[in-house]
Amino acid sequence: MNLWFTERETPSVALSAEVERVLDHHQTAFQDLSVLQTKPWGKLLILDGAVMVTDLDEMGYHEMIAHVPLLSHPHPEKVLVIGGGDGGTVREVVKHAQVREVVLCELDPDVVAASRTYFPQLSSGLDDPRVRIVHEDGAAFVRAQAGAFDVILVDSTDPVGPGKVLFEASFYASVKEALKADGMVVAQSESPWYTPEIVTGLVAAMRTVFPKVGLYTSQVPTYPGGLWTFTIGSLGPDPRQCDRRRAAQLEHLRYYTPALHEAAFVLPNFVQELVQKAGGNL
Ligand code: AG3
Repeated sequence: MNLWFTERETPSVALSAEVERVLDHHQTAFQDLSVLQTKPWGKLLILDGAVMVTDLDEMGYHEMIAHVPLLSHPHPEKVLVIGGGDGGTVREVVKHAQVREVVLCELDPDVVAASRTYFPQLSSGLDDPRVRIVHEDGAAFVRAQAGAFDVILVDSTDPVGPGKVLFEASFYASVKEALKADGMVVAQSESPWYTPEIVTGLVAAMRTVFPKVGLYTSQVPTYPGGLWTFTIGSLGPDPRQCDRRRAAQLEHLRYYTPALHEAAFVLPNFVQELVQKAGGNL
């Protein structure tokens, strides 16, 4: 057998991996979901044809989306994760002793179920007693939460279908209202190589409401372009500053280091120019 998975990353670029076994493939109420055992990447979760998670490089994404805001916020106690039903982001959030409550707002219950079945390590944090899972539309959920959270993490899919609103300025206006006075938000913001307009769009959307907005990067080789971005908005704390004392208490880190945290905000010139053009100011 010679079976390959291919993601069409752009209309004219594709990334492929050899498949050993198809573990799941079905249509959920919201999207097409597959779990494959691959040769190069271990297990792979795909939604609507796009790579979401692989065993190989998920830590480059999850450790960086979670620890950069949580170690630069002085007291992250209440955390909201929007999307991220696979549980990878929550697994990193619950490593923080200060965190008292985590809400995971994932639209599609099948994503959580598939992760629990096929990615036991990735989803292990979902059983932490501080975690509450709600299956609701993230934008609607946020609108009903005034001043509730210290940190909000937007772990979305690409800006197509139901994930699209999570890239818009109106959503970040409600995110600001859902945060406490010194709150922070991070959102995954795609590839600066292939979709620079998504990067600038998100920076500009956050800048309409957040006084401090910056961009940082991480390596996720199974995502388009490999170099991935996160856009961070803050109502107070400087997201570039890591609390090294708290960082030293985190266990099982494979990607994040305090030096990398600070360095992740140092951008290639063309990316820095995108950020500046969009009004980013860190
Ligand atoms: N969230 C970001 C996925 C974007 C990948 N895009 C693509 N492959 N075209 C992933 C969820 C991980 N918790």
